[in-house]
Amino acid sequence: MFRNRFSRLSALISALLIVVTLSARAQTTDVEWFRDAKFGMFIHWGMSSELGGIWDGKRYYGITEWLMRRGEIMSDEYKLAAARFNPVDFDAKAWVAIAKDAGARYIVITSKHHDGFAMFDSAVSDFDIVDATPFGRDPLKELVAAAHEADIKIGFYYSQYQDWTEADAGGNEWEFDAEDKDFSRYFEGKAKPQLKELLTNYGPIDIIWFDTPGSMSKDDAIALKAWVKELQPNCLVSDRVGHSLGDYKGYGDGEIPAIPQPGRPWEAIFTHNDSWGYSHFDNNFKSTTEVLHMLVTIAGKGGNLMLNVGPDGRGNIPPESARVFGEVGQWLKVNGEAIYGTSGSAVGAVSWGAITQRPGQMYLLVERRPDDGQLLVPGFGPKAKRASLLASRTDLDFSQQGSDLVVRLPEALPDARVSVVVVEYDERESASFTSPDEVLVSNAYGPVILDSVSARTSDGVTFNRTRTTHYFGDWKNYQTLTGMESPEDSVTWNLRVLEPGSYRLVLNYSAGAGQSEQEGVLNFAGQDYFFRVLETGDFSDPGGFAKRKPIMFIDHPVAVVQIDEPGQYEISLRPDRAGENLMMLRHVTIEPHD
Ligand code: FHN
Repeated sequence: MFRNRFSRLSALISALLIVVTLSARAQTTDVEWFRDAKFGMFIHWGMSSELGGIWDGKRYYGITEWLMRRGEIMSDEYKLAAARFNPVDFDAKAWVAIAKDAGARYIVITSKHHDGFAMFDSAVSDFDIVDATPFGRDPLKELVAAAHEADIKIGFYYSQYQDWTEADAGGNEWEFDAEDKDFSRYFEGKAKPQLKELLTNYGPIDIIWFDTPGSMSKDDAIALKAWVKELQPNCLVSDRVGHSLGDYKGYGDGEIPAIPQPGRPWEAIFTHNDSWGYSHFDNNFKSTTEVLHMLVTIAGKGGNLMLNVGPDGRGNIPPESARVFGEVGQWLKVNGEAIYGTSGSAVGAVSWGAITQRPGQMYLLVERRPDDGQLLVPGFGPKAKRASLLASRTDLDFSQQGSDLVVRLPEALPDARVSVVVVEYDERESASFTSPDEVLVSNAYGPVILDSVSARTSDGVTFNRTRTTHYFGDWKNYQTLTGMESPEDSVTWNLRVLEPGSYRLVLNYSAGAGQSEQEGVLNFAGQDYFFRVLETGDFSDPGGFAKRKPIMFIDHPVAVVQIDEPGQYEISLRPDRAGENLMMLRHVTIEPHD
């Protein structure tokens, strides 16, 4: 009897649990705001910003928020340095204004990075900005309030696995023996309680940006994500919760996917210089033109750019970051229609810039005006109704032949960095775009890059996402081709040459000692051009190029070719004889040779 009642009760509880789980699942978080946002501001800020990459007078080049780990600093000693962090210049409203004026639609700020220091008032640990510094204020409270007031989305970065001041967490093996660690003690005792503070004491939070999940299992990640949603159903969770379980896809630091990625919303993450946290000696800031190039390239592939700034220990966003963000904002004020809420190009890549679209409108983001002013969009199926400059709504002449649309640009464009042309068409014809697999080449385009992604490769050749870091953690990503070991292993591009003329063919590659002395063959329009591979730097491990060393790529001019007729051509590369992998090829440039 008791057994029966007990099993009925447990059946009831299980049924209830199923209902609760199902309704929680049905309640999917709204990611559409994120898909449409396109531009976010990342902020890495913590007590390590005060240190700025220097410990005991020694400069640690690379990402400065890793100073504690790189210097293998003991946690007690590191914690004492918090007393030096007093960001009296911090002004939440001013930061939000910089983000807002930049056209960023969301902000994500570090609430606790790997060093374990909480940038908020935490009852869970005294190693936080209120208890451990003279500052005594909770900047996250102020920032969230300012963001809510300005109607900009706000998220918290939280390092869920690494915490170098905690004996049981991941990351600090110079002080705490890995064998003695009890990860769940840290996770249940600090990470979750702090996350609960963040998700219950600050009002609506739009993103929890997890990072470096380490050895956390898939079940851990599923449970963590579900638990965040229990506390705030509308809060998005970044992909680095682990096991690709985020509400949106994330790429590696400083990485842009090779080809357009429709479907799941995604984000590319870059920092404005080379460090995420403030550095006393990293001034390698990207220019406004470079940031705009990233923004339009990423939007053209359907994603968001989240660009990081590293405020200093007094609470100032580096003036160069503020300036560039401001200029990006000025550009977005004029051209935002071509970015926000758009999807990536339906006709693939173009040599003169990038393309975004929304139903009924295609945006041509012109980074380089063709010298003859003829802007060709191949694969344009619908009948174009109107072409105009977005900045002034000035009408532009255009013509269509087959699936080619040609827009005639004025002599002077509104913005030398990126100008936008809007092409209107009947949205019911949206399905008639095609994506030709030819690279457009013309003297009027200047140098055109044939990248590794758009190459056709034979079986032995592999496409790689090659990455390296120069100092430490400042990742550089390259898309490369390797595996050309015999004359059968080739890479080929289809070209559509628009103008007769003389062109120089330049290979961009890296090659170690094993590669040099080998001969390669570049074939253009049926004609072979031989060359010997030049050594640019050693392979230090047999499996690939060394990490934490620059990979040196050379521009090696191989041939000058004369093209008498516009039309379709093929260019291919192969080894002359069987041997080692010929090279690590990044791209081929075809440049006008006047
Ligand atoms: O280790 C961190 C790093 O410090 C920084 O926070 C970046 C930002 O994406 N995430 C990790 C490395 O990928």
